[in-house]
Amino acid sequence: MDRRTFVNMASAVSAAALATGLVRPRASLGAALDAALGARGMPRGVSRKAVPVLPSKAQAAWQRRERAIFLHFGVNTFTGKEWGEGKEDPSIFAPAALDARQWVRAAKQAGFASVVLTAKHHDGFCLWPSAATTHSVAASPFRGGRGDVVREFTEACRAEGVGAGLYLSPWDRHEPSYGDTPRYNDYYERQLTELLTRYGALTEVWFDGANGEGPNGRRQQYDWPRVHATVRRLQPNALMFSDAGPDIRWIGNERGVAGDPNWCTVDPAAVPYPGVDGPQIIAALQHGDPAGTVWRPGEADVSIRPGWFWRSSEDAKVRSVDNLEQLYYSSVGRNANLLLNVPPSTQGLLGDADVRALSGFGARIAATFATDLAVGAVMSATQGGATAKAAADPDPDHAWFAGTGVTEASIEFALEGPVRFDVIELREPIAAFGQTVESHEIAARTDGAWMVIARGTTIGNKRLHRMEPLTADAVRVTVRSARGDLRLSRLGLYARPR
Ligand code: FUL
Repeated sequence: MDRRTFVNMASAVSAAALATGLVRPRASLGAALDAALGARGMPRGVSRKAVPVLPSKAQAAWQRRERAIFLHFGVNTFTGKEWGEGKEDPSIFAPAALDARQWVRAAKQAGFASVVLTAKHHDGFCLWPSAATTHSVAASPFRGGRGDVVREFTEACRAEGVGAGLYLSPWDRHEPSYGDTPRYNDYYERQLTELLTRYGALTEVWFDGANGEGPNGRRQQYDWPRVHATVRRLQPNALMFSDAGPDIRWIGNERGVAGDPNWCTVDPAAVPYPGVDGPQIIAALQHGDPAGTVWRPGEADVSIRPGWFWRSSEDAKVRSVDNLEQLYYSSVGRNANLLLNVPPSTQGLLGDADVRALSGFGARIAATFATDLAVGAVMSATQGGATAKAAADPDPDHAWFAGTGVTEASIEFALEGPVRFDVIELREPIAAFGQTVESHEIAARTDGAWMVIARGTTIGNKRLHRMEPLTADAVRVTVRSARGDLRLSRLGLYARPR
């Protein structure tokens, strides 16, 4: 059959769907968007006037990496506490077999492209020999007081070709100047500057919003604009994470579950600074804002254990491969990145149970996505059929374009024969065109009958639908509404390993 036949078939299907009420005709949002936004900086070949909000190059690259490992490590590893008090004696920090290459290799082997280490947690103990304090590895027995965990970590990342990120807690329960706002802000700036200038390029700088009392019982007012400017100046390619970005936003919980819908765009006024409280904050973090003016994709941080720090009593509570796989679908599969915490032990090594789970998870994801079962399919679409085959190739920038002003359309893959699958992958070409899809529906044809098998809201960088295995010889995605021109860069079908 030639392409025209398929396009016609797709139109017929769409007409049938319309008749059954599966697809409702609607007015395009395009005109309203055009009126609101005017014409500026459009990607080539697009005649609409809407100005899409787009990721920076670094944000788009980060979103494609999709998975990072978090390493919570410090004096808490040796006390079993989650939040150290700042009174810990540095002599307790004695990881006898520390091997940062082991951490990074385990991450890489499981498909994680970057790793973020807690250079300083709320207890104030520094994993590097900071000149700003004596409360650091320099006062510990580690490597005879000449050790530097941040150096070993960043060198291991470089050697393994994995991105390195650092967490520097603003809340500091040890530092006496904490709560004396200008003095502590200078102290924090010194520490940040050390981390940003001594260890080469960083991919991510992680700020949590905790703002408790210091050793003097006082609260600190952080100078976020100054912090952000320092990172931009010293590490222009590093992305900053916090509740309030500016580059990556917290997803609003520590369970690894992104919102549905989940937009990469936000209204920056909705979460104005890290740690802000309020009734709408969590919803804003979970969902983003379709009308947002700033690109700030979500990151879902979650631990492989009940706590963020290692303790032997939780060795039997490491998440299973099935559980980790579920986290992947609820984070990456909902247009967020996954930041999975796997904390080193008192030995300075990732534990056997953690490494086993991590590598089983990596193998599960790799096996699931190794073979796209849609390969060989013939693509057609209700609109923009000439570009439909771009949704089959893995290049995330190469997309089916339904047409200028088109915000509702279907794309259909006629498979070579009946195929059994249980995962569907959808993507939008966010790097060049941002995020537009608001609502979509997937139908499959089995023994000649079409059946809706999944419904969803946003797509963005990646949307995964996991379902009971089914066998079908055609799959159709209908985008029911979009905020701008409709494009899909990927429709993939996969089978989880049995
Ligand atoms: C929070 C901290 O209070 C927790 O201890 C942990 O580090 C988590 C990732 O961020 O803000």
